[in-house]
Amino acid sequence: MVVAVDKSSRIFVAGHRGLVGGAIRRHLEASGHTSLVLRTHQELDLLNRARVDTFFAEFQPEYVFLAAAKVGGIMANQTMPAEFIFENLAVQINVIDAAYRHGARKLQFLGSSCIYPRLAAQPIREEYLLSGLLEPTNDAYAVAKIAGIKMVQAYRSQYGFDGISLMPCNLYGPGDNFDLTNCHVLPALMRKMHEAKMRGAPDVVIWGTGSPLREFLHVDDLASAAVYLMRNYSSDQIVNVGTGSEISIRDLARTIQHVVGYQGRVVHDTSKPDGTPRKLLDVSRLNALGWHSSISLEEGIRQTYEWYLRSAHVQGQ
Ligand code: GFB
Repeated sequence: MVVAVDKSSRIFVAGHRGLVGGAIRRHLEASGHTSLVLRTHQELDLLNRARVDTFFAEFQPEYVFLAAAKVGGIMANQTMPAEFIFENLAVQINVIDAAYRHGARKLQFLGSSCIYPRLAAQPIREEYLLSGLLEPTNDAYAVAKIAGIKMVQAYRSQYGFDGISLMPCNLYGPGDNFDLTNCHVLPALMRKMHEAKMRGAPDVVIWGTGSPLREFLHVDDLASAAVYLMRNYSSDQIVNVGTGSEISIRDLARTIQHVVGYQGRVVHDTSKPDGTPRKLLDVSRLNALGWHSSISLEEGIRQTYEWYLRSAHVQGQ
């Protein structure tokens, strides 16, 4: 259903301190929404079903953005699969079910381009989900996210609950995680190059061969699409959210090097995994719905680097 999300509607952004939830919160506040319901992890543990239920009973959010998730880069997914499957399944079950039972008007769930089959035809169309084997470095995460999509579809089909699911490509931007042990490639390379520049180090090590291709979307673009689709889209069909263009990890490293101003060499550690060779989304469904991305990769990297320089990560250097 196309819904009128009023400025005073009670909107719960689950995960508002994360990369995605933070951007959705900024977008909603900038467009004048005054009744956001926000809870930190300490205030509301989404893994705790009873507490989630009490929260929904008390505050009765009308709209729910489910942006809380256990996420991480390729190594985090590979080394902590139990946490990725358990935490994502638990949060999804608790929040989706409570939203339905306490009368939310609509819920939005986020999947990911990495949950399509590893060798899906490119660009990836929405109907390719579950058409082949998953990428082994993140299959536990993928199974949890696919279960979330199925749960949203099942609640629509059996209960008429208005849930929708988006499939974002790789995201980046202000508020990202820069912890090198578990972050994604873009913040990892930004931090490594910045620190190498500050130390005057002759080279920076990046993982894998550099040949995998990735599609990157600035999180402010994702937030804009998320709010747009919350207002204008209602269907059991998932929707890809991306830019429609891709870049190799090698070229991404060059772009970040240019923005950071690092003059040294890039060295590849091929003992580290490459992951999926390519995952470019077909965004024609999204474009036909009337939304297009607007932040170019270089501009987005510049803006993220400015944020990084201002943030706590580099204080004291
Ligand atoms: O962003 P990333 O960790 O995740 O890695 P995926 C992307 C590519 O960058 C891989 C390479 O080919 C990595 O080998 N890479 C090079 C690096 N240097 C680095 C580095 O220093 N750190 C990291 N992290 N990568 C994830 C999934 O896959 O995609 C998640 O595991 C998630 O589930 C995310 O959904 C969107 O794109 O390979």
